[in-house]
Amino acid sequence: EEILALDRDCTTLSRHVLQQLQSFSADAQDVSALMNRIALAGKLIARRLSQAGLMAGALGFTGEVNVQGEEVKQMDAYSNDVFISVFKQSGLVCRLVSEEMDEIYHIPENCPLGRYTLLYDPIDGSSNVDININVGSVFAIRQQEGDDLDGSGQDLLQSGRKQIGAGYILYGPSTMLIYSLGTGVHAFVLDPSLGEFVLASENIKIPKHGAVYSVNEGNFWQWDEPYRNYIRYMHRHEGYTARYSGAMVGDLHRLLFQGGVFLYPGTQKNPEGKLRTLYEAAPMAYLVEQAGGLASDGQQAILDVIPDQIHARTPVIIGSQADVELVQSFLSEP
Ligand code: AHM
Ligand code: MG
Repeated sequence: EEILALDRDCTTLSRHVLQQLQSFSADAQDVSALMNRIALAGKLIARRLSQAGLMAGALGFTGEVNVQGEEVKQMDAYSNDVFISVFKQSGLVCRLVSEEMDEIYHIPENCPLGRYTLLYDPIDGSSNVDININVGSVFAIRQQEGDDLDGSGQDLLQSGRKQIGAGYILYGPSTMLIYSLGTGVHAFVLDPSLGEFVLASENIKIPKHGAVYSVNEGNFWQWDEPYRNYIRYMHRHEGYTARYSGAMVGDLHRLLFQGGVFLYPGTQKNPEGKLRTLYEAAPMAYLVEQAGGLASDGQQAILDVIPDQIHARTPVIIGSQADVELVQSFLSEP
């Protein structure tokens, strides 16, 4: 029993990443170092969140407004800086693209050695922070293409199939890190006493169908009719139940293990919906496809969506195959 527990504790994220990459090439070393940095960011953010209620100035707003026109929360700003700090002087990442930064953040001292771009949402579901319920961080890794001399990040305006890895960190009762490097989806739990992410489940497969649908029904009259018809169908049929927390990471985490569907359709005000393609929708789509589920914008796979700018948004229907297909059957009705 002791040995079993020891074996489990020793299956840390860093060991697991190296196993996934199955090589000790320079690329593998870099990706593994990169994942370790992301894990460090997760630990720093988790620590801050666990103490935020005790710390003056850790909660509430900064008084600034971000590129999305949203008021910036202290935790958004702090968590964004965490990612910058862990990747500075890492030699790994040339550029950072974040929900909290209007422009691409270039790290010249890492280039041209650093061959990767990290795209991330430092705090997903920020409105949950002040009331002490779950939030998350979302990340995607892309290979740097070209030198991006003009700093415009044109090479990032490509499909999500260009991602070489993606994942999220869920700050809940415990902190979890879920990732994929294209060979399955794996979940880790942060053991605070070790300061390590320890393997919890490997090769996660999302159930083909689940009871949960997860959508902000407050937008009902803002949607196109087919979405309303879908929701009416859900209301009239047994076996479905609604769950919506205001943080996509938490809602999708539930679906990954229990099945079901999460939607954020376009609205009259925002025809592309709310979620950002590069650092919210595409990384989640990558994980869900790796887990055997589906992710669609209503017309095509999210992973095929080509954003027209780095902060572009896309409608999202994501989760279990059967449940995504059910939504799609309403969208394709004549
Ligand atoms: P955020 O990254 O600014 O927090 O926004 C993303 C979040 C998602 O986590 C969540 O599903 C959605 O916004 C909730 O938005 P709404 O309140 O419109 O339902
Ligand atoms: Mg977000």
